[in-house]
Amino acid sequence: MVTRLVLILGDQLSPDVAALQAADRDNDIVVMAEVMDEATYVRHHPKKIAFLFAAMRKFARELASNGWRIAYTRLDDPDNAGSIPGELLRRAAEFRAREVLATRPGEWRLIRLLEEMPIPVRQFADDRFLCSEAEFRSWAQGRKVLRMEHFYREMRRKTGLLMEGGEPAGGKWNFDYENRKPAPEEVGHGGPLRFPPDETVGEVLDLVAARFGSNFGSLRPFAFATDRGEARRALEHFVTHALPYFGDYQDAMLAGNRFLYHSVISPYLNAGLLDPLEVCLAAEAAWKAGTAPINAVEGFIRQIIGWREFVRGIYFLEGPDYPRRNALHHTARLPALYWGAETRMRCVASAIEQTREEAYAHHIQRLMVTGNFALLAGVDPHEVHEWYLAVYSDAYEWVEAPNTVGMSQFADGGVVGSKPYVSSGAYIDRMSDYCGGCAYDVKAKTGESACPFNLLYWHFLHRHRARFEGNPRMAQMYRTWDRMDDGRRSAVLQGAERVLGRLSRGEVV
Ligand code: FAD
Ligand code: DLZ
Ligand code: SF4
Repeated sequence: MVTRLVLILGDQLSPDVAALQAADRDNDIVVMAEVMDEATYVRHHPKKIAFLFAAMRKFARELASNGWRIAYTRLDDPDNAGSIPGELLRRAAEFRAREVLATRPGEWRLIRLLEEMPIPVRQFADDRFLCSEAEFRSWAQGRKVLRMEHFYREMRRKTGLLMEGGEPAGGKWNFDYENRKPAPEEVGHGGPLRFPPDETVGEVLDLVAARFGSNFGSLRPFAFATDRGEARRALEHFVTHALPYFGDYQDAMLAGNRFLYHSVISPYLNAGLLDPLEVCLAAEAAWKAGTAPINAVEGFIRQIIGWREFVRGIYFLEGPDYPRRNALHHTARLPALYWGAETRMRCVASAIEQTREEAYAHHIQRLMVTGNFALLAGVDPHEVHEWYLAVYSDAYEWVEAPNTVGMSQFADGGVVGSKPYVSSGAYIDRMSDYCGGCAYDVKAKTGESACPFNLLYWHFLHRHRARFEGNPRMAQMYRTWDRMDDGRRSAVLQGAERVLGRLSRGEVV
């Protein structure tokens, strides 16, 4: 029989991934490669690179112990061709293979590269999701607007999760009105399970320190799970200790607590170490056993079978130009503070410091602190997109781009969200303890000490009035702006111009 190559990418570390299902264990060769092209298409956080390389090495070992023949290339192998296509060609020559089996990558860039290969590459649909690309397309067809909530209900019906005889458990599809409480005084959970580096991880950490040590981000201490057994333990730890409070404090932020009751499982889900259905069943089981309330479990499951599947559907539906969209024509450069330069804004400094140290920030920090600020400051959404793609350990374009370009920057003109996620400092003050220790005054609306979010918020609404004033969900904001007297309005706009000027000159804000 003719030997074929079976490509497994760094975020395809699942034993039942489509290309493996289609392969023949006795004749085919599994190809895995640590390559500079993938490690440098953005300047990834060193923790992200280390997590993937360590997880790839362990997964290759697991496949080998299950009888697969593996051709694994390490980053420092002298023959390393430096790219996925290069490695496939090198291995094809080595094993006289004439065909490649691949699972469709999660990024248009790599899909195109595989399509352009001089040897045939069969790309199989990635079925590690609950909704296929084709299914999403047919759900979207004929709908004027695509809204996650409608899609989510379909996914509940399809999976049967939290369903009781065709009806949603607890009588409602969505329990969000019980969630979103402000930051608690104390958090009775110590955060995600941490895994001390073993020998494999230690080797990878040395490699990453030597090759990517100057990238933004602290490599050590490194405590991610790097195989499925560990990832499952991390999931169990979350379900037992944090899930019961997940809903209540999902949107809260605390300067002294980086994880609150979040699961921190996105790196594992996205790399294939955990399966989305397995995760949701574990959460549902906690509700059935009476150890976690419905508002928490429903909220958590919605993030996974709702948002996660929805944004993936959007990414593939909208096509390769999506990350380049710029509906609001924003052109400012990403301020240096995103790469750790000084800022007096405590909320932003705190989110970025933890991003540097953990390669993690939770959803509201990403959306309402760093994302909100970039949007208010009119930053080019492509620069924002590249930043998010680089700095988070869970970031791959299929999930990152719709969240950043769409949900956070409104650069898709309203495909993902019906209105831009902008807020003044009041929202951040309500949901966090950041403002108390900040150099700015969150209550001040004008003047040198005014919180920059307060100034830029009105500037944003003012400069985009033509686009947003007809949006019913924003009418109240414009009414409030219009009620202000002229003097106050011009003081706000001047203050905002002052902040924008400082940002553009690279001065501290
Ligand atoms: P939890 O709060 O515990 O939620 C549970 C799970 O739900 C997550 O692990 C994740 O798999 C899923 N989930 C929750 N919200 C979303 C969402 N909006 N989209 C997709 N899945 C979701 N998520 C990524 O996985 N990769 C990214 O690159 C990414 N980039 C983002 C960029 C921006 C600007 C924003 C606003 C959000 C982004 N998200 C991204 C979504 C979300 O912030 C992360 O999934 C979440 O913070 C991961 O932390 P967690 O595992 O503790 O999540
Ligand atoms: C993110 C990443 C990195 C840093 N390195 C590798 C690598 O060396 N080899 C590999 O196969 N995959 C890597 N990845 C993940 C890919 O970039 C990812 O598969 C694509 O972006 C598609 O989601
Ligand atoms: Fe952030 Fe403004 Fe609060 Fe400071 S005052 S922490 S800048 S919201």
